[in-house]
Amino acid sequence: TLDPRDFTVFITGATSGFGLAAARRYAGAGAKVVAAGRRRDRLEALKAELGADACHIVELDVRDWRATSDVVAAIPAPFDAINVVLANAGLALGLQPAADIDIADWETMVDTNVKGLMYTVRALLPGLIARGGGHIVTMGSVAGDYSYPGASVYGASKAFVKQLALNLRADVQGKKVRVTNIEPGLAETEFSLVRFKGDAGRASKPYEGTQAMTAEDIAEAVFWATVMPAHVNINRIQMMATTQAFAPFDIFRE
Ligand code: NDP
Ligand code: 8X3
Repeated sequence: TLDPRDFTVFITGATSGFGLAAARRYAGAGAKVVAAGRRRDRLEALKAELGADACHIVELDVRDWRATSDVVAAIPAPFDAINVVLANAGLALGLQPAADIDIADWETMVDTNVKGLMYTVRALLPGLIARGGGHIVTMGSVAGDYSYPGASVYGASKAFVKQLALNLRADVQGKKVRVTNIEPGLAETEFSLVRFKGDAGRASKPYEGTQAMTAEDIAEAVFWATVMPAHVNINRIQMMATTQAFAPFDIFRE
């Protein structure tokens, strides 16, 4: 397997949930981490926790292409030798049927999950290739594989992520760049708090009385995919809580 001490990992959405857990996992294994997110106080706290030798922080809204490319271009040595990218920043907003959804919520999901992820990949991929290879891990979702009521644009955005990851593999053929799409199901993070816009009562409901996956579970899958020997590419990892399974098709009857 690869030695994570040789990794410099750029993580979007490192202020919470999967990205935060991944930052800790990689730094704990001796990797350098470039942690990106919008909330500076959380980035500062992460840097204090991991240490300035292990962690460089960048305040970044991935919805802004210019900012994303400028931030990547300005990363100082030794953190600029990025060879692993975790394009993880993303969100769901609302769970209403499509006919009732606030158009601004759909737009924010597309701007973040689709365009922000595109910008992250486009800003970092040339450097990976120039440095002789690396690994891009994208954060998809089971919502990109299966449909459920209210998933509408969120699920569609994650289907985009999955197909982009698969298509990237074709474009980096021969360049020693690996690509993996992680597709988690129910996992307890701030995801639901964001989806329900700070309504903590509603946000805790999906996790009540069950054992959801943790952010650490997902970080472990990300980590594993990236330390696999260089000749192995894990294309996709779909993972669910053991307590989460499939519902039958929904038949409408008069
Ligand atoms: P959290 O809400 O805990 O974390 C989301 C992270 O994304 C935060 O660090 C947030 O940072 C960052 N983020 C959101 N918008 C932006 C933006 N415009 N620019 C930069 N960073 C942004 O949720 P999760 O950790 O659960 O979610 C991480 C990813 O995993 C998302 O893509 C989500 O869709 C996906 N996912 C989550 C699942 C779950 O059940 N939890 C299951 C499957 C996939 P900040 O606000 O500081 O910018
Ligand atoms: C998050 C998982 O099932 O809430 O991507 O859409 S789900």
